Amino acid sequence: MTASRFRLAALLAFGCALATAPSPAADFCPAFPPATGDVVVVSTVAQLRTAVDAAVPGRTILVADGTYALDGEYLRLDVPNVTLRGQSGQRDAVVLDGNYLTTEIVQVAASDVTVADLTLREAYDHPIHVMPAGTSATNRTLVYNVRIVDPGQQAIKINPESDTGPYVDEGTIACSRLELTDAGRPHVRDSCYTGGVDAHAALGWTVRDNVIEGFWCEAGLSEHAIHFWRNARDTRVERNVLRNNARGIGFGLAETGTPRRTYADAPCPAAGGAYVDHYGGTAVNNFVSADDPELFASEYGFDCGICLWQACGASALHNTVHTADVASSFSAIEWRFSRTAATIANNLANFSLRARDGASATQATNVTTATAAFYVSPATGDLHLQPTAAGAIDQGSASSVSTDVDGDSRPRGAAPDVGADETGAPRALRFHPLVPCRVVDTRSASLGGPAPLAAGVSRPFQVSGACGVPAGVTVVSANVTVTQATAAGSVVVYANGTPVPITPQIPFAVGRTRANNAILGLDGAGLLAARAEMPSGSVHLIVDVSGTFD
Ligand SMILES: [Ca+2]
Ligand SMILES: [Ca+2]
Repeated sequence: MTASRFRLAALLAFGCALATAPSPAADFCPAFPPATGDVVVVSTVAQLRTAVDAAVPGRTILVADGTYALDGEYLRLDVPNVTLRGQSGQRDAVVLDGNYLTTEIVQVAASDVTVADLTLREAYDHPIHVMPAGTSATNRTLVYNVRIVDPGQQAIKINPESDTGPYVDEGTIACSRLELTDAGRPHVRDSCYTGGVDAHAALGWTVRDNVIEGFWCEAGLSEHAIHFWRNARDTRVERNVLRNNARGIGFGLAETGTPRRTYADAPCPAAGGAYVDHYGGTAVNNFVSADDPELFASEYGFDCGICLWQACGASALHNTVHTADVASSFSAIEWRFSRTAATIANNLANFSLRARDGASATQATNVTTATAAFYVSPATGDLHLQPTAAGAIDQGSASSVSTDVDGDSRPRGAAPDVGADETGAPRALRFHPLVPCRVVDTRSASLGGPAPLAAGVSRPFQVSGACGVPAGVTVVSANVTVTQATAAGSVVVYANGTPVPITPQIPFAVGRTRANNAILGLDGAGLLAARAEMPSGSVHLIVDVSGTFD
């Protein structure tokens, strides 16, 4: 990297002129807890560089408030379990400025690295680049409450070492803001080689609660605000506000190619071994909109809100896509190429849902007749529903999505609302007691076993249909027991398909049996999921239901 560290670019400092988009619900973006343990505080570029180079596992580097002119310096985090954070927690108060002289501001090349509470601006190339470390995979990167302004290339790049790995998996990008402004746009090179998040061959990432805006060029087509492809898999894109980007969410892109990654469990048998560019993946409860006349006047306009190209098993559920200029906008949701088999349900838009080139999709209760009057403030990207939006409210069908963009429970009223927002007061739940009945016992072949929960693996269990729990129930009361643990840890139980909660539900020690009463969520198909939070080993799980709510 030494040669490229000092690559020169036009040295132009711009202010940033920003439109404001609404921040996502605060509940999903709590402040990080204060740093404890091995903490180093830095307040100059030299101290920052030295601290990064001297980092050891477990250390937190806190960057004091201020603007740091990196001017060619870059930060390579290549030691596992290191955190780089702004000291105050105010991301706008800690600015690492590449001045288009630094190629990549932060390189992440080790597992369990966190970057938080900072602003990164004016990288010549990628402000954050997550990559393997030689022959080792880089896993569980966390980018949290980071603002990235005016990158020269994609704001966050995620890619493997080579077509045979190692890979970069299970990361999270949350509560962050990525933006390309009018001032930064002229610095983008190579026919609009930019975008928000660009991930190749990555497995199991979550991108949630971010605001991403402005990724387009006068000429050339920007990559998506959020793009996972090159055989990426099981991406979850949730509750993001994407505004004035040429393309919003992309799963896949290439129709054919040399695989960058294959999976031993053959996740798309229908493809018969032919090329698939994205496997699985869910885009849920996102707001995607465009209203910038300059974007509409650009070469490609608003090309695509959610784009599923050679994406086998992708789902787009409960998203809202809105344009202020239908004539300059191509597809609200698009599925393309013959190995794309998608589920597209309960979305709300005011322009085309479009199949292309032999793609197939299962569609249910999508509404494409929205108008600007449906929304609270389409001019700022706030696509919450007005109480008068009768064409959206209660127009959806039952699905596995049990919460909305605000974390509000679904459904409310007579049926789910289409789009990302559910309106109305929560339903009052009525309790129906049951004779206590064992519905899960991982020791038993007939009750979800016989295999204990393995450390760190989420496992679904069917609840409805057994023990008198009717289909459609999404909340049950239960007694949850853990036993025969081979190491200390905790078990979390939650609605299948929703993010794993952070709060441990039932902690346990080796060999001990522990039990707790709990109210448990189920998905629309009546499944719960359980996960053992422990470094290694296993534990058995028993669930006895005692009632249901509706
Ligand atoms: Ca409703
Ligand atoms: Ca709501």
